[in-house]
Amino acid sequence: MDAVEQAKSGHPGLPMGAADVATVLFTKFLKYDATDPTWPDRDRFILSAGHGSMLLYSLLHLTGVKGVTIDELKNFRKLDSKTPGHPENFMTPGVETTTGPLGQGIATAVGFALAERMLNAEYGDDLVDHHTYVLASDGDLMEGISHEAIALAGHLKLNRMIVLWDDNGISIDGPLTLSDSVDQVKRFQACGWNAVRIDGHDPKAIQRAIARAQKSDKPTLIACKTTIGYGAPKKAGTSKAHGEPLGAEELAGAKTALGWSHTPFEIPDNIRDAWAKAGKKGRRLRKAWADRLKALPADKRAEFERRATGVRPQGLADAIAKLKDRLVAEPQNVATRKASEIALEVITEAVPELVLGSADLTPSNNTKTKNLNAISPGNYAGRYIHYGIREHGMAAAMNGIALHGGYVPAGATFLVFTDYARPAMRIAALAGIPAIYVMTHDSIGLGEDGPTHQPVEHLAALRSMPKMRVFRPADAIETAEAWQLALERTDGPSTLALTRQNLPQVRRDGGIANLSATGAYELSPANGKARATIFASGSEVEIALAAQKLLDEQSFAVRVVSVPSLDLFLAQPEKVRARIIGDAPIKVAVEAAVRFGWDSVIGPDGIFVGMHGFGASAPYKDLYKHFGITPEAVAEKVLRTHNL
Ligand SMILES: Cc1ncc(C[n+]2csc(CCOP(=O)(O)OP(=O)(O)O)c2C)c(N)n1
Repeated sequence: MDAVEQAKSGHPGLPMGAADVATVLFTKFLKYDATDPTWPDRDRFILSAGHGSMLLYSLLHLTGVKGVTIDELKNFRKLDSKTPGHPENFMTPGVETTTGPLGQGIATAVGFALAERMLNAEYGDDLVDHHTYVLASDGDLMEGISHEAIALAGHLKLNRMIVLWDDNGISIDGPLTLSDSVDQVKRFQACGWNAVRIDGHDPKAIQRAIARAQKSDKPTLIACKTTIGYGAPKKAGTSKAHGEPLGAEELAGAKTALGWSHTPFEIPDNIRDAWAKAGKKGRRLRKAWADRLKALPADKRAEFERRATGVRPQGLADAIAKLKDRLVAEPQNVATRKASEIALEVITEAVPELVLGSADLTPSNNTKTKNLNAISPGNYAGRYIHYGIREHGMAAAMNGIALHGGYVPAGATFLVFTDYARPAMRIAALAGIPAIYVMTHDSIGLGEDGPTHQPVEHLAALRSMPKMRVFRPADAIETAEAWQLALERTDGPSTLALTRQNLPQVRRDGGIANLSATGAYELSPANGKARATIFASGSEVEIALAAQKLLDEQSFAVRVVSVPSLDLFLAQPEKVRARIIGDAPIKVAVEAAVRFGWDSVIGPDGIFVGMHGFGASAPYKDLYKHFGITPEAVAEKVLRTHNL
């Protein structure tokens, strides 16, 4: 109450209403040691209703998490404080994931709970044996993503997942009855969950319900009936308690009602001591765990520690170099989705923590290599996840899998459906989560399925997302390089945009050097002094090379620059960019997508050959002709510009 009041902004209602639930959870159940908030076998607590961040910050402070000081509480919502408006895992020790967009937390928690079971299947109860608790609000459960999440968790029988629903019947516009009449208990039950209702202000009832949930063979929803802004004389139970400071009078009234006679931010010793004790309650367990880890054979222990800390294995670069050498010896004229599968045959062996999956497009995305087994309900020994037709749920679960530690998740669908996954992809970018999206059918090149399935703006949209890295490889070798760069990245997500249609292998060099690492490179030099440079990505590199040939036949020298990652290229130092862009007077970009973004390379007067609107349904070769994305069109435009 004091922190929100001091910040003159924030949400007091949820922290006040859910304090009883959180207190029982943190003091009686949560397995954690406040001195080591990254202990791999800790229970995870996810505050899905991120607007109630002050509840989480208070708990972290009271239990003694280093850095979350009383001054940080006083600096709530101030620049560079450890107490931002909504929880950010990269700002505050003890915050497991970034939440705020409603529904993300509960859906991310599914990934946490799944990763726990998968790692348990690999390392056993001695090393991996914990729960994932979620505090969710009405808004979390109303969001569509919650359905994808609970259906997946229920199906997979993730019984270590326990959701405490702050069932206060109030949202911003007023009572929930304005817009909702779902029976959440029945909904969760229908999805394969245990679901019970309790009084969320009765500590005994909360304790009993959590104890029972821990014994369940299903995930559990505990609907905790609470009063938003509990204690506030006028605002409690109303939307007025949701998202603004209580105000001096209401604050004083609430303190009186709650029997709290202390000055702002004052915490009496007996209460501080009791919380500090709760914060230490997992220490003995953590030490026993550390002893068990120490007792493991050195190699097994080192591997667990490597994976838990997100360090990539040694062998990846070598494995990719060898694969590239093989591709040089036996060139593969295949779709890049197929090239990705070829790369994955090697990578899945070199990177045991890579977990693949698809939102029901496995045979189209080519993500399931022969050596991978799928996990199933109750059997979590596997590295492939059938996410179902749940792109958003998949992307959020991937965030949880990555944040849990021990795994690198790669999930797949069609590129056009990144729209369905985007809010969770944005969290990955913001929170620096190294998830990998395998997005196939990346342009009109998918053909007959037509414009509903043909992405045109998606590359630009993803490239515009800070910290998202987008790769659109041109052939099998660039695909291997893209996979290497995506996997070596530990501070953010990567998207691989891959074709449905076959492409010729344009690269003939193998070895350890990764030419895609600068985002762009000269693939084919000019025959003489270059009068034009053609930049192209993915499937259009082939077209650029054919245009170069046509122009060469007319003694017009051009060079071709392959751009497997436009955003990575634009992030290079000025000098590197200038060298790759070169000084040929005519600049052309070829990409079967919208122009947005390419002006940074070709300038506003550059020639763009690509899409200017939505696609159409037809065989793909007809579409390329129809939309004028052909070598002849490129050559003709270059010559016309030259002759101006
Ligand atoms: C995806 C998304 N949409 C909208 C919001 C804005 N918003 C914040 S809290 C909230 C709803 C508040 O109701 P509830 O979830 O019941 O929380 P409570 O009022 O109980 O704190 C909304 C719409 C958001 N944070 N995320």
